[in-house]
Amino acid sequence: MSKYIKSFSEDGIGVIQLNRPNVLNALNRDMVHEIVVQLETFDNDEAINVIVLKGNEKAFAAGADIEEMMEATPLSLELLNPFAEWDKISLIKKPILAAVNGFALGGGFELALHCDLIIAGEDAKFGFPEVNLGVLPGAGGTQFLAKAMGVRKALEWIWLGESMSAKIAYDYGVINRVVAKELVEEETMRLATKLTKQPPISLRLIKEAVHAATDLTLQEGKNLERKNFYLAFASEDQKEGMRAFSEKRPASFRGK
Ligand code: DAK
Repeated sequence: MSKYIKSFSEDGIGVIQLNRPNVLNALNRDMVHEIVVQLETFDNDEAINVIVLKGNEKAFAAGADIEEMMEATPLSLELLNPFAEWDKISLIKKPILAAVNGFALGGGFELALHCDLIIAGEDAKFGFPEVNLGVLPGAGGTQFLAKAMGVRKALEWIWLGESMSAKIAYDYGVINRVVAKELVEEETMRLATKLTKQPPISLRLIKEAVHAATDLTLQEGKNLERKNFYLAFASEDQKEGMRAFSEKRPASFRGK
């Protein structure tokens, strides 16, 4: 039984809602653990094709739990190794969509950046205020933001610790869509539903190849893409997709 999240599934979409509203969904260690366990559960569930992570109207998450973080020492961090939990999010194979309203700060922004697509309301605020606490982003923020918007812009935002509006985040290519705040969930579910109709094996092979593009050389990336391309030909969905095209009918994919 989860204490800090709620989860449910419908029509191939697994939904995780962050649920610590009285502290703007501040992420403590147990909450991150619950999120990761639920992501892995959905990833291993054949009935789920796409995962949605959402907060509430006021906050996606306003960062790591500062009260908990105050107790940390270099040795407690070394022994607990809390970042290993975050690394597991990058191992999820299925598409993860973040639906963001309100604050997505610090660890909350990092959680959104661990997702594949980000849909935000006009009122959303993204930022890394860690510098104001005398630290710096620790769950990948410097890397994700530099890769998304370039080194100079990332430095400016992270050094100043200021929040960017959804519009600015969109203009820099950090997020995918901005909609009216009351439409965030609807738009996210609409996009997720579209993805549930796509061939699941293609989606996961595409996810692996596209994310690798930010780390690999062009040739290494092309080699990985090629391997995944070959692998797709082992699927029934590849046969179905091409057969449906030649029979002039819509394809029906089964993830096999
Ligand atoms: N931690 C703990 N409590 C928080 C919180 C947070 N990050 N953010 C908000 N709260 C609590 C507030 O203390 C307040 O609690 P009560 O006073 O009602 O008991 C309640 O949520 C409502 O917040 P406010 O009253 O402040 O609400 P406002 O609308 O006035 O202001 C705000 C909203 C988001 C501007 C403000 O709450 C704020 O500045 N919050 C802190 C934002 C922040 O600095 N976040 C970054 C934290 S550093 C790691 C992984 C990741 C990280 C670190 C380590 N490991 C794996 C080890 C990441 C670090 C960070 O995220």
